[in-house]
Amino acid sequence: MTDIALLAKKLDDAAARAQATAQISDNEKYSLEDAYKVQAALIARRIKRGERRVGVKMGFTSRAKIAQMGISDMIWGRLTDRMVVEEGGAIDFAKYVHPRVEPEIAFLLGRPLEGLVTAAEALEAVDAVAPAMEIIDSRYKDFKFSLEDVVADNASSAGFVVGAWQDMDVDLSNLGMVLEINGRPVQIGSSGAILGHPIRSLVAAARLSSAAGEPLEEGWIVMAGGATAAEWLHPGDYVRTEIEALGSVAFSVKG
Ligand code: OOG
Ligand code: MG
Repeated sequence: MTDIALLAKKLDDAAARAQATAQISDNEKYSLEDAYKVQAALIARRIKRGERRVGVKMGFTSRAKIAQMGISDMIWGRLTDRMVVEEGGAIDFAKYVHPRVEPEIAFLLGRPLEGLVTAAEALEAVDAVAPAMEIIDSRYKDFKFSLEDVVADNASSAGFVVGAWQDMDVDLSNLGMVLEINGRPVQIGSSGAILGHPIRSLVAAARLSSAAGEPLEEGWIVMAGGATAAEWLHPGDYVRTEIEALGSVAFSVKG
């Protein structure tokens, strides 16, 4: 029997110590359902410590991410206020195991979104959209994992930074996205890389989150998933993403 609470504690401790842990799948076979239970228990520990739930992140919604990590099933994770990195702010490298960054798009919900919805309904529920970046930091050694492992580890989520919110009057189907590190473009992509249109990621988030008994709430942020492969972060890096028609978002890495 999979010890959900124990596995959640292991991952929680690994994050707190910024020290990698062995992949769960190295030692036991467990189901995807159990992996999501571990994730829920992991977030419950954080909520108990005073963190507040602020949204959902989607993972493996682009071919670039699927190709980089070798996992093709869409996954989702839970965002809390402790993961928020202020736009223009700095993260402390020492607090992470081996962080990476990826360019994303963030949606802000103006109303709840539950169950099976159409893209039009999802668009209607969005209050604003913003250029964003996710900081992922797998708690597993060498950033390697099975589908179940990454789900248990809250989809590698470690932080996210959101730029200025924009009105939804922009066509999001094919916006150029550039991730720069220290002024050098390192990843170039399109918003269309996210499931053909990033709104599909919100549709999926509504479905998956509702199926888990946690329909998307008004005021929540949904991160649509990396449009390109992720890049390693290093101390001293200045990281910026620019998205056509949406503007830019940046942070730096100290340590
Ligand atoms: C898993 C998380 C995937 C995305 O945007 O596709 C993800 C990982 O790559 O470690 O956040
Ligand atoms: Mg991501």
